[in-house]
Amino acid sequence: EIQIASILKSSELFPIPQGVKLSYGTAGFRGDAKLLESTVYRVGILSALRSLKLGSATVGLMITASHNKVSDNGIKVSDPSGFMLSQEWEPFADQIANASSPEELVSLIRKFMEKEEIAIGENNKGAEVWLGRDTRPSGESLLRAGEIGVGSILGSVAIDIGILTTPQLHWMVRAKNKGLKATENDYFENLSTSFRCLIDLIPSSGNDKLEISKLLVDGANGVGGQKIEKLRGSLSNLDVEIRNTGRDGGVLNEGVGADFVQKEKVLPVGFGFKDVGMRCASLDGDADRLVYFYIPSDSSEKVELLDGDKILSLFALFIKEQLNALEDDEERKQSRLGVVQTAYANGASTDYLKHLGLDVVFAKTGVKHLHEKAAEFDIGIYFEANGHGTILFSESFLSWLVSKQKDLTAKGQGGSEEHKAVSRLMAVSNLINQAVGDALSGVLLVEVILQHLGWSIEKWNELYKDLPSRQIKVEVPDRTAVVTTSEETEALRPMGIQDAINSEIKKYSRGRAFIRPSGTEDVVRVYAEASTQEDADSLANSVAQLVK
Ligand code: 16G
Ligand code: ZN
Repeated sequence: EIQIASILKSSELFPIPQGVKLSYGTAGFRGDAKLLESTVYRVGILSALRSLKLGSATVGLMITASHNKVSDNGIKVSDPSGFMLSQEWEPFADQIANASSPEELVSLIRKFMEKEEIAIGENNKGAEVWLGRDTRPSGESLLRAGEIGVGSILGSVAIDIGILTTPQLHWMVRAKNKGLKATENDYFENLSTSFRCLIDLIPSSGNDKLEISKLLVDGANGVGGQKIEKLRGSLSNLDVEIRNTGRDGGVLNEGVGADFVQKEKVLPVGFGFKDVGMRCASLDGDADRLVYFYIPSDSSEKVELLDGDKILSLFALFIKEQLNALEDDEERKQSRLGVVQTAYANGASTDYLKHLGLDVVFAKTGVKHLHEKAAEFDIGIYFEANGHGTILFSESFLSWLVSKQKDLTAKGQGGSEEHKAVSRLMAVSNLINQAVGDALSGVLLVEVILQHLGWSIEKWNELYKDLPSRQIKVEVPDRTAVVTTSEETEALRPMGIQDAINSEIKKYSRGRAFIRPSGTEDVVRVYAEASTQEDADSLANSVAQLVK
């Protein structure tokens, strides 16, 4: 009853805004920052309960609205594993966020605790929640609301771990619960050490092929650029210039950042003709997305985009090369590596990956869906075209690598190609964030692979040529009227619409199109691709007409 009194009292501080329906959505709650205090406070309560449910393991709360505008904010929960909050808890998140009074809130919490058998008492250790935020000005007061939410559950500890990228928070939570060193400095040290290790393993012939040219980074005026600045000093073999750090008056995500560059296919602010031919990378507002681009010498300020699919293809190529060097059961070797894409993946990338002999599977849009499927492989690489992705290594495969390395060393084959391949795979598993897609570790892995192969960005871009594509959003009275298959490639409802889409597709060479309801906005999205831009545009338009 003390507990209830404490929630009743603190929730008075955070009245729920009128007339908004809040939903945890694809990646947490998002919206106008002014309307979010009550939500963040309530998610604070949820995170403390989540920690208690899992034996007081540390849970993470990240306050960010990623690539959305600076006046927006949002909140999402990191499970103790460092992954997204278990989807089983999302309905509870929705319920408490929308509870209309303190009494209703308390009653929902009570019921849920009973169902989940969560007890608060002297016999239990309290909950522990780590709270991080991006650079949004609204972040600080929202973080306080989250702390009060956590604190309203008896015996809980809320720890403010400051301004971070989203992937840093997930990484730190994961490390903490594994009993590893888990500060921001440990994160940086882990990146620079594994990067160094991969650099040292570059075959010497690869090394001389490419003079290490400067990388230009668009920091989206957010947290990512600032963190690369901190990391830069400890990286050898990488010359980085960071633009759009947010300190020169630029606004977060405005005309900058990975989402802008990928969707609009135009240069971010601060980049221009002077940068022709330079290798450029763009991060999003919370640095969990990464795309590359360059300005070809034959054009004026046109962008050649290397999106998540291209990054995935580069990673897949490199990993496959390492797997090929292993003495391993041949069949086993083939099945170790799998890649996961969404319906948005450019058809040319899927063809390329299949051509490499890889197992390509499709997942629904949203990181949690891709992650789940990638975790089924020994090495699972997942990427969304928008630049969010990572490489997951299974625990059993990592132990296999460790024993393999020991064996080879014992046999005096420490310098063999096989030993090097094993070491590279282990270094990649340390470098690349095992919790979520991470633009910082992504940049480092791209850079070291390019050096390893002796490739320029143009050469990398030539892996395959993207099919022209077009995306349109259509405003509809009720987007839930559109229901798709689990991979979102076909619409099951409204009845008959898929047949109509199919007959449009048939009119175009290499035509492909699909519709899906957005998980973050009140719209239906249309995607189309075809062998020419005109055809892709026209296919997208006719499909959009069917949706209206
Ligand atoms: C969120 C997702 C992103 C997805 C996008 C789709 C996470 C961390 N982020 O930003 O992966 O591509 O939503 O948005 O899961 P949409 O449903 O509006 O098209
Ligand atoms: Zn993001």
